[in-house]
Amino acid sequence: NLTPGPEHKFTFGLWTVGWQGRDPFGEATRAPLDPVETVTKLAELGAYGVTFHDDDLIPFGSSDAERDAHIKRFRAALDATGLTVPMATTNLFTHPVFKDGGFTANDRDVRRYALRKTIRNIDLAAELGAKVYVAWGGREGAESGAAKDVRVALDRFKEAFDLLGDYVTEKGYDIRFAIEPKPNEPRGDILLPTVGHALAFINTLERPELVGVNPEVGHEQMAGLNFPHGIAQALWHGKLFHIDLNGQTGIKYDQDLRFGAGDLRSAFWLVDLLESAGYQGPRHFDFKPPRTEDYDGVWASAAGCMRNYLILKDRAAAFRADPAVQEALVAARLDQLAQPTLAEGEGLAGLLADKSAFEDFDVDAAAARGMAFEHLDQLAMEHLLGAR
Ligand code: GLT
Ligand code: MN
Ligand code: MN
Ligand code: MN
Repeated sequence: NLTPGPEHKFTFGLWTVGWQGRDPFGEATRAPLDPVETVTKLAELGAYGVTFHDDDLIPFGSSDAERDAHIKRFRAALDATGLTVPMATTNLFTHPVFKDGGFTANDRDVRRYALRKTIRNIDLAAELGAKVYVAWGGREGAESGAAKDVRVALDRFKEAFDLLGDYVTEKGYDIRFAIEPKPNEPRGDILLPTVGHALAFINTLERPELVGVNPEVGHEQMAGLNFPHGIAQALWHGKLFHIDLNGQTGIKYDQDLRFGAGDLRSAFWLVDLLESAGYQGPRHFDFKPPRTEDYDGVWASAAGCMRNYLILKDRAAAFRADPAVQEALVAARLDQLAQPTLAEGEGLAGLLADKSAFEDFDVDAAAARGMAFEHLDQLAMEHLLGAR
């Protein structure tokens, strides 16, 4: 079944299909997109939900009356289409006031403003039923060494998440936060640059259970990291609260290609992982249709994200179901990896007393065993390429 439907939980940010193509070298190539049109079109294409930054829905500087009117139209479109809002986030990066960051700006008044801006949109997120609130700190960082005392900035970062955790707890909102790591761009270097940095940071918070991660394919790949491995570790920690799917070809600027473009093999292993791990959250696309495209191209790109996910899901399922693969997994001893290293009830003393573990262990024979990984990987390649 390669036709997307709400059951697949595909979601898109307003800012993705709504990206007008402005980049550091060129003006917009597309006219602004009305959020109401986005909702209608995404519903037609088979999406489940839509996500937004405060400023995507309510242009920065709107009066209270204008704000209410924007929200009212958006709500009406949601009601008409049945589209959901599973996640929302704050824009703490576009306005020049955030040039040195939001929660970790050196200027204290900017930090207080960033918190208030965030809290205001959390109220709206809760009203619209969002369960996840993303925090991408794109401007939290520096271009030079003395400009940011990183240890002190991390104190301020922690202070912000502790306050936000207090806020949703006091309000009784069913909302958890998801930190989105990125190594660089727009700042020269960004704080909490990878999934691993974010996971370690979360452990220091007053309410760590309220905070997880929102990893983005391209962001980890910009750091040269294996995205499925990062996702597997986030799942292992119970911290994969949300995910940003897109495409990237290697270590370069943030490409935000449609999902499946870029590193296709990594996309295959990612879908295999999400599906076999039973990940229940939205499959959120955070991509930018290239600025070469008109709106037909934009919607083709959005449809491609969903279709590629479903194709990869189909290929991954076929891979897992193939008896030759199951044999190859045993030949590669994945079943042994799943066994605890000590026997049941055996303690450290048992290991130390076991001569076969050391004194009588035939190191050379063990070293001579092949791992049979190439055959296994070739089977995966053939399923991915549709050759099996
Ligand atoms: C921005 C960024 C994305 C984040 C969004 C959430 S905004 O487009 O590049 O990766 O997910 O703030
Ligand atoms: Mn990106
Ligand atoms: Mn992005
Ligand atoms: Mn993202």
